[in-house]
Amino acid sequence: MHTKRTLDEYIIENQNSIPDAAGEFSDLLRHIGIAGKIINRIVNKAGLLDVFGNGGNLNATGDEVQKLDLYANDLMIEYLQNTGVCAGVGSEELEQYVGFESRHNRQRKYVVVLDPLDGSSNIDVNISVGTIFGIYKRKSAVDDPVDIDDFCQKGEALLAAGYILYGTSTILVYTTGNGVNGFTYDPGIGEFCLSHPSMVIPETGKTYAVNQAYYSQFSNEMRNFIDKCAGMGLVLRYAGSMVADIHRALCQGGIFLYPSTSKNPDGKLRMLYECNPLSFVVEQAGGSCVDERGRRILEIPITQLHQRSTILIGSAALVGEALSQYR
Ligand code: P6P
Repeated sequence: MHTKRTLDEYIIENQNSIPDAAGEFSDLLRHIGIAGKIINRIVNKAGLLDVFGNGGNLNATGDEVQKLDLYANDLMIEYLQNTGVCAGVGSEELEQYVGFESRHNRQRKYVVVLDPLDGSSNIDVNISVGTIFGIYKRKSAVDDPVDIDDFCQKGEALLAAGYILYGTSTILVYTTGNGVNGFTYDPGIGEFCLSHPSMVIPETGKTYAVNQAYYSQFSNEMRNFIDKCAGMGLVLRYAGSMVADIHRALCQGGIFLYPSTSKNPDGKLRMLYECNPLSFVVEQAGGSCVDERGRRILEIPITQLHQRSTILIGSAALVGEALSQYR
């Protein structure tokens, strides 16, 4: 019987693709996978546990924090600290980054940026949510405490990025800069197994994802593109969960749009925790990712932990068509 390669096997087989990884980088990825399995277990039983509803406070960017957000955030931080190679975590749910003390005499060479549970407003109504992660090499000396410059790095400096989508099945998709692979969780053996090798986003697609309720607030150029989508026979699919909407585009082709609105003139989505990691994945799969000014997301300088951006991300032909409206 053909057994699927597990995430652990795949990571170990490919750890040499990361310079001076020495197994530490693999440890980091594997711990993210373990934390994802635990979050998956809780997300799948949310209705049976007292985890619905919000945690009663707001996160750094003013979003209501759902109880599961807090749970996922704390769990990820605990597992990343236990690796001994992660020096700190920047999270969408935390105002400030968290630094870790050295232990086990291991060198804490990496920092992780996280959206622990993206799309969490969907939890109570059983719609897909996701964890988004990115891994940077720290810039500060390994024996020093982490500082903000370790986190405020351009997306092009990412060593790895990916997401875990808790949907009809749970899939972990990630890249280390050598293509994109997807691993579907098999609860029978408790492992993520390679199910989507070498993912490539179709050049174009049949869906566009945007919150149409804000149509009147969009620029004329964006409205022209959205009108053109309908004219090209594309259909609107919008889950209110960025990971789900972008995974659809990655699999079938399409485009996800979060343009400037009057409420969020610089865009709603966070560069560190959403735009950069997902742009690294989509670019590695052959897609395009720009802001509404046409700048490549991965090249945008990062000056704040909770910096926001507009984003047009997905099939290269559709992103190109959108940008052509602005010329
Ligand atoms: P809106 C979820 O809060 C999120 O960060 C993304 O997952 C999602 O694409 C977007 O915000 C939805 O925002 O303004 O359409 O509700």
